[in-house]
Amino acid sequence: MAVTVYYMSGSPYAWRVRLALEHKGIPYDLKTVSYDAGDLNTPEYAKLNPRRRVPVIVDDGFVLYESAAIVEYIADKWHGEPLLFSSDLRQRGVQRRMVREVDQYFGAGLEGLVEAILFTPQERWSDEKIFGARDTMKKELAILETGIAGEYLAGALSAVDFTLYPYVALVQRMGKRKSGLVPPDFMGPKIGAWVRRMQTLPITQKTWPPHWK
Ligand SMILES: N[C@@H](CCC(=O)N[C@@H](CS)C(=O)NCC(=O)O)C(=O)O
Repeated sequence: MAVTVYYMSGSPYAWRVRLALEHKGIPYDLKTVSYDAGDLNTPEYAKLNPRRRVPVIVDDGFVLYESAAIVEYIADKWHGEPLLFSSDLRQRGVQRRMVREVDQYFGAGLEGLVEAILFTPQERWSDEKIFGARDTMKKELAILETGIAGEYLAGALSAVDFTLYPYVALVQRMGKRKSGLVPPDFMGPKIGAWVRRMQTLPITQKTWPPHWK
């Protein structure tokens, strides 16, 4: 039985899960939920995720939420190639650390930006909040710039790339609404090249948020 993914178009967390499944070639059914239609507020949805958020997966009756945990579950259950985390113990440790860093530090900036732009009417936008959140993310990208050695963030294409890319894509999208949000020095040359590489991957194109097209 195929895995079911509860998903919302544009959610970077749900996008990460889709990238992981696509990378591994695991078939899945997509259940698109609508925030505006109140799908997250139903008692049925609360049984899947009491936090009422996406993504959630259901795998043969087993329900799991929290995108980072879902990606680890996918990596553990379908443990053959292509991998989501390296088979090398130390490299895997670094990748797990990086997923956590991206979620914790870059993610804090992103959450602030989403609140300041998407959940605030434009007439109440605060440059202090918007650019403060942007600078948090810029600092994180500068750290990643110093560590990137190859084509991807941590060795071969991995869960680390699938964690950060949807976040960056969302920032770039918000940059279309707020001028000056993504200045040329927002990311260094290596991260810039990585973003372009990620954007052109067939799995990225296949999972591109429908309402962004
Ligand atoms: N830490 C969670 C975050 C999930 C999350 O915040 N999802 C957002 C969509 S991007 C959501 O469902 N928001 C609905 C709400 O806050 O009501 C994860 O990684 O899965």
